[in-house]
Amino acid sequence: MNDLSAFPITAKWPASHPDRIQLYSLNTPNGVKASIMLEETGLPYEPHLVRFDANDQKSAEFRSLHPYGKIPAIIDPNGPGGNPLPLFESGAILVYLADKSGRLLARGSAARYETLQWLMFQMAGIGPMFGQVGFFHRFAGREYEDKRPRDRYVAESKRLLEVLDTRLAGRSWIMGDTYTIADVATFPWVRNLIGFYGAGDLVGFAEYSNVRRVLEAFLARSAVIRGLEIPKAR
Ligand SMILES: N[C@@H](CCC(=O)N[C@@H](CS)C(=O)NCC(=O)O)C(=O)O
Repeated sequence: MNDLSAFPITAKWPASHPDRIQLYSLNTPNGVKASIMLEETGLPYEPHLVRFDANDQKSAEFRSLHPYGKIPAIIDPNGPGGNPLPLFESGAILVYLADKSGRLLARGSAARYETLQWLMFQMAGIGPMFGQVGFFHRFAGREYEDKRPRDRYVAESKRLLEVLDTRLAGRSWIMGDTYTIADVATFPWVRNLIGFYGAGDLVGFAEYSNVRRVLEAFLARSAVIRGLEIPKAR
C-alpha cells in the first residue's frame, strides 16, 4: 500500500488510487503534454483537476509540490529506488515518463539527444513565445495600444514555425518515422496558437504546410484525442 500522506498536496486532492501516478493539471497546452503522454504510454494514473478559476495553482497545497504554482505536476508513488518521486516542469515529466515506460524516447543513442534538443526547442522557444502571442493577441495585452511587444512575439513565433516547418519537410514526425516526446511537447502548442489564441492569420500559419500536415496527424491519434480532455474543467 502506497502512502502519499507525506505530500501536503494530497490533503487538497486526495488520492483514490495511491498506487498510481498522481497528475495535477488542467487541459492547457502544457497540461495536456502530461496527460497525452500518460495516455500514449498506458501507465496507470489518477488525474486531479487544478482549477485556475479558483486559483488552485496558487494554493499552499499545490505550491508544496510546485513552488512556481504552475501545472502540470506529478507524483509517482513508485519512482526510482521504489520511492515516491514528485516532479514539475512538463519537459522533465515527459522525459521521466518516457524512461519509465520505455516509450517515445530512444535510449543511449544519438536519437535520444536529438529528441531532447527538439524538446528543449519547444520548452525554451515555442512555449514561451507562443504564450506571449496569446497574452498580447487574445488576453489582457490585446488592449495595449503599443503593438510592438505583440509584433516582436509574432515575429519570433514565425521564426520558430519556419524552423519547425523545415525540419518536418519529408518527415512524418519531428524525429522522422518515430513519434517522440518532442511531438507530444510541440503540437499542443501549435494547436493552441491557431485555435484558442486565434493567431493563425497573424503568424501566417497557411504558409507552414509541413506543420499543418503533422498537426493533423497528431490530432488524429486516439491517445491525443483523449489526453486533450484530461483533466477538463467542469
Ligand atoms: N515551463 C512550465 C510552464 C508551465 C505553465 O506555464 N503552465 C501554465 C498553464 S499552460 C500555468 O500553470 N499557468 C498558471 C499560472 O501561471 O498561474 C512547464 O512546461 O511545465
